Amino acid sequence: MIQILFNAPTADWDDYAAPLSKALHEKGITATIHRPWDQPAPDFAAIDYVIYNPRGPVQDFAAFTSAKAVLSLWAGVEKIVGNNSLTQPLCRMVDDGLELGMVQWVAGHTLRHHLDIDFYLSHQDGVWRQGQIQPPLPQDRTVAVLGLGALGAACARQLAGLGFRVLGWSRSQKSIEGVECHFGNEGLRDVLAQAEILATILPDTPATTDLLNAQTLALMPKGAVILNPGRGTVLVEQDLIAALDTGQVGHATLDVFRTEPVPADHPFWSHPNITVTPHIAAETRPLTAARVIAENIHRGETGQPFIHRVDRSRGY
Ligand code: NDP
Ligand code: OXD
Repeated sequence: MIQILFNAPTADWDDYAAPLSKALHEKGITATIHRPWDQPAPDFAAIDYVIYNPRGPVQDFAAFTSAKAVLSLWAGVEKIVGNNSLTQPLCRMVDDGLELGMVQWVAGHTLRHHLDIDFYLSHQDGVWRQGQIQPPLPQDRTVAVLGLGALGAACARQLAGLGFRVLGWSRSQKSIEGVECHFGNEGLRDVLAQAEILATILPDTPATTDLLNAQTLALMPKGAVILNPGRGTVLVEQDLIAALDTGQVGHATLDVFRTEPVPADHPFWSHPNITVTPHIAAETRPLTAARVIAENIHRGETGQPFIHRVDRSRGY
């Protein structure tokens, strides 16, 4: 019998209990799932797999002496990747539910700005404004995606499918049909210089921190739109506000922040050209995520390599 610890906030258990049991059953896995708050307390030394949410109560992994892996329910692993008590393999969440959520958030917010939907929303006043604005056709609109991993590549493909001219940027060279792929510092400058709408879907690492700052924002076409569903650390907040105030950046739609929840008195809330969404771009869906967790436990039990294993030296 396999021993699993569900290390997530207490409130998540109701959503995950049935999907996890079903997914494990479908893989032929017989397991007991413990929770950190159980009484008597679970014996951490006997746990085979830790299901991990960064908001879970256990953040010290030293006591899991038999654990074969820590399986994250989140795609981003910045809260655990540098944890010195973690000696077990770490796998992150890559799944269809996350991907569809992110693709829809990015496509929806891109279309909002491309079509200037706000213009009509703010003019419901009885005046027939035909001919007042005309968006370019999508092939004449350049949209760029920073980060071409599981989520960024899916967004770039979808945007290309909508007819946009799509540029992408990643650490290593990529080849994605319909997407002009760039990499490295030179590549970043080329991409930013053309990006009328920019989506940043990068992990939080030392190399991506402060990537969008006064200097890099100044490279973009005047009035460019920024969408950030990746991580808040990619943006220097004061530099973004300054760029919005001069009109260098036209609008920023932000889903992730350096401090979450964003404090009620943070200037982002009241800025006329910022839209805040509360870290909902791509929420982990228990049904699809449970299948990924079960697949990795099955792999661990049958001597196959884990999928979506994090390269801890790279940080993502
Ligand atoms: P991946 O690890 O699959 O992809 C990361 C991408 O970023 C890769 O293309 C990688 O390049 C690129 N990258 C990393 N570092 C650099 C760098 N220094 N310079 C250039 N490119 C870099 O991650 P996912 O696509 O699955 O997820 C991306 C991020 O999205 C997550 O880390 C998380 O922070 C965020 N996220 C946000 C959610 C939300 O609800 N707001 C939900 C889920 C995730 P290469 O391919 O060359 O390695
Ligand atoms: C994630 C997130 O990383 O929801 O999965 O941000």
